[in-house]
Amino acid sequence: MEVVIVGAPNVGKSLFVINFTQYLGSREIQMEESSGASGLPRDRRLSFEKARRDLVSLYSPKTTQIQTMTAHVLINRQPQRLYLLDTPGINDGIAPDAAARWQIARTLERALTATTILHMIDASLVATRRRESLGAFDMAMLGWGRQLDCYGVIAHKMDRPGSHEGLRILRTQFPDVPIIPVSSITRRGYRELKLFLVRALT
Ligand SMILES: Nc1nc2c(ncn2[C@@H]2O[C@H](COP(=O)(O)OP(=O)(O)OP(=O)(O)O)[C@@H](O)[C@H]2O)c(=O)[nH]1
Ligand SMILES: [Mg+2]
Repeated sequence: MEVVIVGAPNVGKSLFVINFTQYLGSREIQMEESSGASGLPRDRRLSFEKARRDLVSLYSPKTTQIQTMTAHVLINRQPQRLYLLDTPGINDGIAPDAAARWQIARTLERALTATTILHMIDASLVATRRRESLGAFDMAMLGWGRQLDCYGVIAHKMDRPGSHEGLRILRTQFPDVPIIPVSSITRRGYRELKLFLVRALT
């Protein structure tokens, strides 16, 4: 199953994919970058520590191309491959840089054909904004995703101040969307997310 993780820059997509892969029991990060210097997909294996050091940043944009990480889940006692796609953050508006526009187009294309989409929102920022400024991308994604069978919102950074209010606002405004509160620092919500994905797979 392919799970595409989309969201604005800096919401924590990369840290989530690394830590969730570890939570699911993998021993290392097994990753395919969409294009290496040769233009061909490139496979890499990284320890979790190195992956966090190399792929996560306080500053955006960090991820500039789709990175597919392989994890496994048990479905009816059978191990199933889970491909978690960590994607470049999507800003509102048209990116000035042609390479960034190309990567965003690829991300949206993969989201269109994915079995499951996880849309990540920084819950700690929601309460600081008014609804109409949740972000044009987030609003468009929520509008489109709620029509799909396998779409969920990750209300991320639940360890941060303001996140509980942000979660409340999201749940009030989008009562028909599954919203899972998660922190990739404390790993709160990983169990619920795993159950959500297992249900999507069966
Ligand atoms: N407090 C808190 N910080 C987090 C959490 N998840 C990620 N971060 C931090 O948020 C920052 C951005 O994390 P990334 O994983 O690089 O975010 P990203 O969405 O992949 O960013 P781009 O690749 O630039 O789009 C880093 O400083 C992370 O340590 C979380 O659950 N809680
Ligand atoms: Mg990233």
